[in-house]
Amino acid sequence: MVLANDQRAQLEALYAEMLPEHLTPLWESLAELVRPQPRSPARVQRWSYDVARGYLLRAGDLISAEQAERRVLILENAGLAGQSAIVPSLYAGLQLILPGEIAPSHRHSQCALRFVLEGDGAFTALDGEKAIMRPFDLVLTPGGQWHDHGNPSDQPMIWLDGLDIPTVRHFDASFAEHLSEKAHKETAPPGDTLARYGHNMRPMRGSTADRRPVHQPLFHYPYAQWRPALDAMARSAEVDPHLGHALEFLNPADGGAIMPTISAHVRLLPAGFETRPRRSTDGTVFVVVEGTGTARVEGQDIALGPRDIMVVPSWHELVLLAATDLVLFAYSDKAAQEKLNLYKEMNE
Ligand code: GTQ
Repeated sequence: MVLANDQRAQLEALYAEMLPEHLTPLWESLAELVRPQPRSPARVQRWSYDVARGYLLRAGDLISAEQAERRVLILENAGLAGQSAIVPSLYAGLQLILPGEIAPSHRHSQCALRFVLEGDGAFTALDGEKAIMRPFDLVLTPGGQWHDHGNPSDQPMIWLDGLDIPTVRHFDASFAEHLSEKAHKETAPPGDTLARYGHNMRPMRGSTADRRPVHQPLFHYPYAQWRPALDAMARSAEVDPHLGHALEFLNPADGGAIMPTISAHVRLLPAGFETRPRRSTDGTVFVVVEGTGTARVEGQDIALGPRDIMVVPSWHELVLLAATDLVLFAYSDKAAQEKLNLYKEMNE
């Protein structure tokens, strides 16, 4: 905007006068507010699992899961300091639950996913039904459903929490409550819902068919199911130039994303494979499940090793190079953006 000197001075005087009335001129900020393309305040970042794990275990010596309610280290994006966000819409944390511990039952508006990184045999109970968690299982706790975590095994368990905390905060729509008991009473045997809804089937009739919410029945996506599915795909299908072999997790109730605000997928990049450059509006959190490689984000190389966590913000160009067979889990706010007609991607 080109302004004459006296015009500028008079405008500045006007701004100063109306400021106490909480009125500000759009023309000074319009270009910043309505941008021609995304320019995320979030940064590209990688967390080494071993480094984060060291701090998490130290926290485990100092505070119990019950005291903390949830013993979690937040992965906070350096560009979003103080916001408990990994991208503007989503949260990520590493949760530790030690043998014998219980993280007490609560429920909240926020949706959560858990992706198991270490340990075997701890559980998340959803409305009183346990999902027994094994390495690289995906477990959901959709908004509004009671959930507690427990670890009857003899090893620590660590998982990545992905929640829509910043999205719910954005809409000023957060409700939460605690259950009076520590753990919800058991309502079904472990694995019950997975058996009913996890095989492209659903119960035909009866009260048990209605125990889970109709719009959100399934909450456990075991590694033992998704990993062989990726392998079979890699054997039979041509590799997608931008994604590698990729499979998205679905909600069987509607064939859509796993939760209203969060989408998740896994992919396999064969050894030596390099993806074509791609950008998308859904800033994405990646977890390395197996293998090693490099993520080239806007030309900057990031080394990837097992259990490392990386975030690629909105509209950053991503190229993935697989040194060995590389298996990744990822989640993003694509589900929310699609509902709002905002999602875009560009594949070169
Ligand atoms: O396990 O319910 O990382 O409520 C943040 C908030 C985990 C949980 C988090 C939560 C939880």
